Amino acid sequence: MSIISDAVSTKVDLKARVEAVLDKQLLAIKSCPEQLYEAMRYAVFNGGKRLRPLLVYNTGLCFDVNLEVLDNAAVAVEFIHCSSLVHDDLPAMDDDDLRRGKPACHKAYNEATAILVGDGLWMLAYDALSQFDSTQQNSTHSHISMVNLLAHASGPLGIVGGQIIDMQSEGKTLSLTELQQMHFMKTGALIKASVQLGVITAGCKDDAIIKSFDQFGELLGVAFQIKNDLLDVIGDEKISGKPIGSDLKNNKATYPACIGIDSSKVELSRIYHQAINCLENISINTDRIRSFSNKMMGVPQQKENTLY
Ligand code: GRG
Repeated sequence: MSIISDAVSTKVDLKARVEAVLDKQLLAIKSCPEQLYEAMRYAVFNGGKRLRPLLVYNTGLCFDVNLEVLDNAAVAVEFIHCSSLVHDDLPAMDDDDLRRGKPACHKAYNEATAILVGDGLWMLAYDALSQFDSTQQNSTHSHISMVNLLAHASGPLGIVGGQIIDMQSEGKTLSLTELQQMHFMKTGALIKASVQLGVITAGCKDDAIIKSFDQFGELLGVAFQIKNDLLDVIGDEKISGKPIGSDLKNNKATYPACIGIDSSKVELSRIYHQAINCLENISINTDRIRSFSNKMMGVPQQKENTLY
């Protein structure tokens, strides 16, 4: 049986599912110009951890929902993420030669192709998200809110806006509030949107549950970027696939640069605990998403019996 048609199961290998659904969506545009198609596949299938789609699945699965309902939202957030990474590495942005340990898209192909790959993946995200099966439980109304939510998180008030603040702040010292704002826009907004898409796609209508998941997603996103900032200073290049110290080299505004390594660790722990506390207020079983976020943040776990 194919991964895509498997029924709901806590034992399904969700990462394999993400890969299969990404592949399915890309195969659907195979008739586009060959170099663009190859380069888009190169940018997507290069060893990403797939954290954002796994957030969609693990949030959605806290509700009684069929996995297939979550597929389109799951791939949409990964296409946006991959698109932003391709553009981020360009010479006009971070000018990085390596991504996930391999030549960045503009190095493997060329700059013009990489720009178009980013553009193409970005559009593919909305193509996937807007595919609507009327037999599934999410209504047209919630479908429009999903498209709106992703556009908001990716656009000038989200990733795109965060990126320009990031570039403009090179060599400057940001206040902690400015840094948090930039981090939320650049990284946190898509992490929060991934959680929110899991909730909306699952058809949740309970305002208290929606609010707690929103808060959880927002705090998780900020914690994730602090962790990322720390890994640039104290991480392992073999694991991250990027040279250690590149933020420092590029004079980036980061948590360690703003408040130091030790205070950054304290802040990471404080914000992550706040995120987990939001799950305590939720009246449904949230073990699955708690367990996944612990894994995502590298928190040591007890024996697990689910696959992510
Ligand atoms: C085209 C939507 C779009 C935006 C253009 C270039 C740009 C504006 C934004 C860049 C934003 C950016 C690179 C944010 C950093 C996000 C981040 C923390 C990446 C690392 O995430 P992981 O660890 O990476 O999930 P993998 O490689 O596992 O996917």
